[in-house]
Amino acid sequence: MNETMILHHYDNSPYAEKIRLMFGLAEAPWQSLLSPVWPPRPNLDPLAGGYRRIPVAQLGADIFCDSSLIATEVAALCQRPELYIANASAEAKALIAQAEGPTFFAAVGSVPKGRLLGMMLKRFGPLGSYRFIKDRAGLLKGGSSRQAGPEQSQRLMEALFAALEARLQQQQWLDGEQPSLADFSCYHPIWLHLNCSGRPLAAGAEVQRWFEQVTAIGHGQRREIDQAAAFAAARQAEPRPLDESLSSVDEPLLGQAVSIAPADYGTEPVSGTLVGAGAERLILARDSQEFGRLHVHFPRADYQITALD
Ligand SMILES: N[C@@H](CCC(=O)N[C@@H](CS)C(=O)NCC(=O)O)C(=O)O
Repeated sequence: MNETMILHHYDNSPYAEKIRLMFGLAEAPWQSLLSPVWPPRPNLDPLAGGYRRIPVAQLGADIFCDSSLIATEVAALCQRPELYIANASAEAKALIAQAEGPTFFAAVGSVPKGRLLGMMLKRFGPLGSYRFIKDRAGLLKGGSSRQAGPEQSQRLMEALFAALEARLQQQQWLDGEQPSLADFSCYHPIWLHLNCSGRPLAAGAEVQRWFEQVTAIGHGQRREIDQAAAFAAARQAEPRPLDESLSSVDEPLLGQAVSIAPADYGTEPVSGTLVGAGAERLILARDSQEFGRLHVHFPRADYQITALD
């Protein structure tokens, strides 16, 4: 591996935990740039152009939004085929969709409100908690995701635990005898749930065993960097060349000014010129005095493109 990735993240971010564990699996070196827990994010906004979610990864002048795309980049960079979604079995893909779909919000929704508030006050203090709640209250606005009520959230968590327990009674890891993408994708909502509740894991014996195994994978070789280092990396590099697969899909908006936004939640759009449109990836070119040209990459799934006049 000759280039190390910069991860824009914060320590309590579950989707970032999924990526940190992937570095752990690969025992890979990576650069950590801690972002504020809520916007504005001065380390990130000028690079990603307003994409509001965490994590975001950076390789020079290429910026990758969404952990699904970041996982693909980590798989390529660290030569870990088991981290490609395309290599997951149908059963593993179904578990990933379950864990990262409605169950993700249920991980928080299933924690009693009083406990949640107590954990928040401990972490952020009164003013920080107010700001956090105010920010997150707007997260689902305009998107397709919905937060289930407390009982439904509880049921969703139990259903995930039951599905994982059944699978882990047959094998060591969720997609066979070695760790893979499915383990990290199903782990992080549970990790979030435990961080919010402050309670030990209440699940079956196999889930308990597996959760400890995933935790033990660790985070690889993490090195903290500052905003200036990430900005210099963006300024000094050119975006990597676009391969043919990124112009082979019939995309009428290719070459045009567009905005791209998540469809599910955190729907703040990013504007630029659509320079790449593959089956699974969209790429926006953004030009600025500060960085020259940047390419911002998005997955196609759960994102929408809008033409700008
Ligand atoms: N589909 C996205 C979801 C990312 C996501 O929900 N991230 C959370 C933190 S783990 C987030 O951005 N929350 C709001 C925020 O941090 O501003 C991904 O896979 O990266």
